Amino acid sequence: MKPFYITTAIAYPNGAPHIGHAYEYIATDAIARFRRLDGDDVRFLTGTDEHGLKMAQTAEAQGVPTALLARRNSDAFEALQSALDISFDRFIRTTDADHVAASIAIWRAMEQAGDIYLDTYAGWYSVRDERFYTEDELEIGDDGHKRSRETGAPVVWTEEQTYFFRLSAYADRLLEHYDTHPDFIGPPSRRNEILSFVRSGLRDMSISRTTFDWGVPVPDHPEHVMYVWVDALTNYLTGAGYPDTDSVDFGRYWPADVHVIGKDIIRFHAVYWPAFLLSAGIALPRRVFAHGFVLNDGRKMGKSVGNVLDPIELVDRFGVDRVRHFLLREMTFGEDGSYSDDALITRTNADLANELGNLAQRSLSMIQKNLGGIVPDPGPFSAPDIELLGLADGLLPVVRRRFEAPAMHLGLEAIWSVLGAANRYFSSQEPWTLRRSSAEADQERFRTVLYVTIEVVRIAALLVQPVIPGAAARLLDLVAMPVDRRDFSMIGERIAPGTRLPAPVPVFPRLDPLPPA
Ligand code: ME8
Repeated sequence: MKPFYITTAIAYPNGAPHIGHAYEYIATDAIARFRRLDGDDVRFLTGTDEHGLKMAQTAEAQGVPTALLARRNSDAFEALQSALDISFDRFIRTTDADHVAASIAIWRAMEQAGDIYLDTYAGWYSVRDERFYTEDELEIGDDGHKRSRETGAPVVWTEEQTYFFRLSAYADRLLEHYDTHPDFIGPPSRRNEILSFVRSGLRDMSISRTTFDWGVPVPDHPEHVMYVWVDALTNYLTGAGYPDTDSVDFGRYWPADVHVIGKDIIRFHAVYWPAFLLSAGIALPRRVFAHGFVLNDGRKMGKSVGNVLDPIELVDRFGVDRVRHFLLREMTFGEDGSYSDDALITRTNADLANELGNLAQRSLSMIQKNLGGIVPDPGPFSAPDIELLGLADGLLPVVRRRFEAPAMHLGLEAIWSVLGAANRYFSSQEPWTLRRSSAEADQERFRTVLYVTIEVVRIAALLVQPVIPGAAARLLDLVAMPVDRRDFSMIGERIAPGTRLPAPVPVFPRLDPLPPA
């Protein structure tokens, strides 16, 4: 089996998770599930980023020990993952002992390479963004204070003796890497952003702090803790068994195949991270892919605006599969997109209740009512049968290419376009008319149309498993697919005539539209 190592960003557990976190988990999970069903040996890492000044200050403001705040909120993130049906292999916390060891090891490797030195840092730091800003990245806010032009986060003047990483020495090697690995950064808009950033020259970066102690201590200099991003990025290595580079896991899973992250942290992943790895003599990940932001009804979410969407509440209201399907189908992966209740209801009624649910329900109940719940023996296939089956049989390579892009919205579009064709086929074949006919030829057509239709439902149900795992499993139960034989190799194996099907139950009830506001 081909190894495939995929990761999400690790969230700051300084508060409750929001829909943006959920979106990243769902998208990454869909890719991981797709690969598993397609026969790969997948390792899927996610977790929380517990160190840094933001965590320390939040804990202080709430009057709780930082470790307790981290644990409590990290548990909430882990609970979200299970509410969303996320199939991770490890939930890493950066306070885990093996992660601390990995962070120390990479620090030492960069130090041995001669890339770490002590100097005085004087500049602007944003606690909210956990990053340093140069003067030209700032503007004056409405309150008269300096803030980041990009994120609006306030900055404070910081002066201390810190360790520096010789980032300036890596600009050329990074540019060469981007050049020889054109797929390293995706989507192209982010790649261009990073190219122009690196081309404009890189300055050395401060990578330790002395004014607080909530972090990984710098080896041999415990009065310093590592800058939170040094330790955070290293989580991807910890998840593959680093620093034991001779381990089976490391040999198998490193370099990571893709880091899935949000667009706001592309610089950390596409510039700093590969520079650290080059310095430490470790292979670079194959790909960094930045998704867009989820907006609430077209507006940026924020605590101050009070419009932060709680993913648990959405799952409680709509069920996890509708939320997953909506986010992956409606949003162009790699671009911003918007959530609204209305759009979710419309989208899921159209796709799940009508196109897929109705087709399954109508065909399966006809088999139940008229054929004793037994998969019929089809007669010779007519041109429309052959055409529809051909479309369904041809889906896997198309959807695979879309998930590899990654562009799950296009993969789903392809599946639903075949379901659209199946619905048109079903209406035009009029199995309800065939059934009433006394001619044996019509009875045979009736059985054939039902056979072809449930075959397409079965193939669609197999292919939507990565996106709506719960509902797909219920649909596959209805077409009697054995639980242990639902991987994509089953797509080509026709359902056997004579198979007894359970009594059909609707899998996707319709949602009522919202009352007018
Ligand atoms: O950045 N829509 O953590 P974080 C979509 N700890 N994605 C969003 C989003 C939104 N509205 N808001 C945030 C951190 N995200 C660091 C990561 S990785 C070594 C360290 C995404 O909790 C964001 O882009 O602020 C990031 O990928 C993830 O949520 C965690 O954000």
